[in-house]
Amino acid sequence: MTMDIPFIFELRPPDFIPSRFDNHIIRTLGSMEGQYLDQQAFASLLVEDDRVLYEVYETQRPHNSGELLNGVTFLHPGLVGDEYNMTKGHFHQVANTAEVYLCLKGQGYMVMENLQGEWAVEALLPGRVLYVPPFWAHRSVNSSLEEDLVFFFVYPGHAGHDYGTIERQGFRKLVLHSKAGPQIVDNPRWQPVKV
Ligand code: M6P
Ligand code: ZN
Repeated sequence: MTMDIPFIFELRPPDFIPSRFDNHIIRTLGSMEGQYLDQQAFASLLVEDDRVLYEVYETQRPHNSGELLNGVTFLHPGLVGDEYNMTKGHFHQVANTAEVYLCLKGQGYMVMENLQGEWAVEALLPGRVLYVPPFWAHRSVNSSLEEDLVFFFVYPGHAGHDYGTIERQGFRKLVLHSKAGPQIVDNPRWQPVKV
């Protein structure tokens, strides 16, 4: 019996909602406590409406090293203060595991860093493939104020998510909205996790 194996699903424009998925994860503003620079803006937006920031459609596979977990993320447009909507961001729990992204729609950035102090911020544009190396934390940012940032992702089945490190230290770099376009700036609240 191979009926339940997700050999194939379709991922097509214009909406890119996968034709088949097992989980639909919805993350709201409330799950981003402490992550945005403008904490006052965050608090007042949250009181108004715990709005949906992003949605992830996952194909479920066993969480072991032979498998590849994959799915599609829809990061909705918007601002918290001057900061664009973004994902929580994470290291992988098994830190030496990589991830590949294929941007399908919209415009944004992948903000990345490792514990050695290296960082990178790369633009995400339709058709662009982005490789997150092992040991690098990653967070996506939607720099359009109008449309979703949509991307396909794939990573090893045993990788897991470590959110705690980023919750404590933040990312070194922020992407802020300005009239001149998105600005990549130092995060004044960044602080290294004590080991
Ligand atoms: C990507 C993948 C997923 C991840 C999602 C949301 O699509 O890396 O594994 O869950 O982004 O990001 P986060 O888990 O940091 O909220
Ligand atoms: Zn990841």
